Amino acid sequence: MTRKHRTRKDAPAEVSRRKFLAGVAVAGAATTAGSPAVTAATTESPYDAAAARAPSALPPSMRVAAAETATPKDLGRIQGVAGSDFMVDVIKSLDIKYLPSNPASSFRGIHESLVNYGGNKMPEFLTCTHEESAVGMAHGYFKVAGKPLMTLCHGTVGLQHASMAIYNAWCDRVPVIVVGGNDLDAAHRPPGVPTFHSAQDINALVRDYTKWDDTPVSLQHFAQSFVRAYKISMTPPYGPVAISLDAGLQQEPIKGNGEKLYIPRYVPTAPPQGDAGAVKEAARLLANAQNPVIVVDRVARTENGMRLVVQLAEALQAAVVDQGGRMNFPNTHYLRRPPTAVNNADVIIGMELSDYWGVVNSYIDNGEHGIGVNTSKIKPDTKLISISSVDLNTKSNYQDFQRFQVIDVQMAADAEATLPALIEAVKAAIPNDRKAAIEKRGEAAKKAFAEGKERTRQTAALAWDASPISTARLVMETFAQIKDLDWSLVSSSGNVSGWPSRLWPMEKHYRWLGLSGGYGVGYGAPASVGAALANRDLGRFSVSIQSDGDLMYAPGVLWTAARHKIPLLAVMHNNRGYHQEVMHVQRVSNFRNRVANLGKDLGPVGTSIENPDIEYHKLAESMGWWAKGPIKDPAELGPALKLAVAAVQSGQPALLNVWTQPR
Ligand SMILES: Cc1ncc(C[n+]2csc(CCOP(=O)(O)OP(=O)(O)O)c2C)c(N)n1
Ligand SMILES: [Mg+2]
Repeated sequence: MTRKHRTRKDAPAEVSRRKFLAGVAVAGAATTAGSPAVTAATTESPYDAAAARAPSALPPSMRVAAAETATPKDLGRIQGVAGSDFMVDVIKSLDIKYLPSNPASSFRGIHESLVNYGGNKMPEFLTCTHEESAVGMAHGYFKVAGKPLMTLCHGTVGLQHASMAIYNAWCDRVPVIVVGGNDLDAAHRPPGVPTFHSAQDINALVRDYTKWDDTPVSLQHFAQSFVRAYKISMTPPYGPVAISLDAGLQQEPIKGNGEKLYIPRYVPTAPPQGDAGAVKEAARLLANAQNPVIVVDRVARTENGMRLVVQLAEALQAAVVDQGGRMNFPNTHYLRRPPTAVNNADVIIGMELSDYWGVVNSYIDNGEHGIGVNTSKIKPDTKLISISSVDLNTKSNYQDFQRFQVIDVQMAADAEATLPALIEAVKAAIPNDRKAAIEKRGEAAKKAFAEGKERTRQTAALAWDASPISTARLVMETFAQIKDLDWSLVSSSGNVSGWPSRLWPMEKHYRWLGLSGGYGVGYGAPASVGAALANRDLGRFSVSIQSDGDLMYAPGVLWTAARHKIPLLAVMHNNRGYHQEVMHVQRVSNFRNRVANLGKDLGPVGTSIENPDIEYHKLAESMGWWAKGPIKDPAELGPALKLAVAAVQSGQPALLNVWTQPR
């Protein structure tokens, strides 16, 4: 339609333009008060009502436009090669595949080098919306790939955001290389924001829960520090490391200080093995025990670790309690037992346990006088053996070493590395006259295992048709859709009563990756995205059980998954609350003979996530996910899961918002 043929009514283009110009004038008046020209323009406008409203975006002034688009005058050109280009060469020597990170000026020098000089490959920058998500992704990635990622963060505020995820990695014995940008030189750092974002010692913030940190002051120093950081983080017990990276060092050109820069070669350090005498003594105790029990938490660092635990268990026909910090032992094996197996043990070997005391003692938090009550679970003369690499890695401040437990034979050593020698020693130590008894122990275990399995199945069937959906049904409907795929359960946040490890057959080391380590909630979402990234590259199917509380700490990681095409099936355990905390407040109320104040919600005040209900499917959809929900009827779950699995197989992340029972 041409302008000529328009009626008065349908001529919005011109009117809009005039309104717009009038609006600009008003907005201009606010910033250039008293200007007669502007005032005149305002009063002359025939659209006074509209003119009172300023448009939301104003065209830039000449000065602003020039500042935003012109080539900066005063930077000059770098003479020679940028220091951060050399840093990129160092990083590339270590085959770090990805760099999940949130951008910041304190590392702009190395950021520019990574994407321009380094071609954004090895590592590839993955845009993160929160530093905690970046570290959480690196955490999950390592547990699949067995290789660490690095992250760059704004040395002060970014590291503050990253810190809980670093603590989780510390407690979970997972390496992450955290590089924090920092403007160290007070005389040269720009005033204003960069100075707020600089500190004398940024690493101090995370020193209590990193294995090592450094602040390199020259490029050669950086090369040494980076390779050393990598080596330390990758020596069991693994752990996060931090490097403070000076902004000036990144931006300055390489100076010929009379020494040619070089990149030190990385050679992996062999993990520490248990002392030969202690191994022999442990083997003697185990071989002669009536009822030996093996308790494992983070033993299987690799696929081989699982095989070794099976070999030890079978040599002894000993019960195995897998605490699930890693996939240590197949849950389909007849020697797998629940934690109560320790009760009748005469010898217990605990390997890479984070809480030995908790294995052999129980604690009730609301005893008679409102204080905790401790009771021993084991017989007084039970002998205890420990292999733990964490004994080599103690720090004082954070209490992740747990309560003190007296142990009879202790090895400050890596369990996986010690197992081959221990298995040989056990086989050699079994007296001939004990072989028949050991075999009989195996037969009894097979019977107990079959009975236990049946009991679990019956328990899972309870409330099968309930709405909201029971956690057992949630978990089994999911399994029905993925069982023929090469699946990997990358995380299970919240509490679904342990159904996956009780009901899904898990026989490969990537079927289950363990929990967060430090129980800092907000791990599940980013770690599952990081693990799914590693599984994507290996052609596996990733599934997570995603709780509502966990997702809301930093849901922006959903966008990172969609942006970088990371396929992941997130099945929500949406119980509309922080149910763990529901139970804490309820328990204290009960103890004090009071009715818990629920307000108008399902749980005590402060523990519900409802009214309004969060539409997680819409949240995920808005960030590029395939999503569906809320699913409340159990009959709808299977068909919805089928569609979600197909979406994931097409390369997309998919989320199902499922309303569930509390646990
Ligand atoms: C960072 C952090 N804040 C608070 C807590 C305390 N906390 C432990 S479990 C929990 C509830 C988590 O809710 P959700 O993920 O929905 O799991 P649910 O208990 O409902 O199954 C909270 C808040 C924590 N562990 N970490
Ligand atoms: Mg919840």
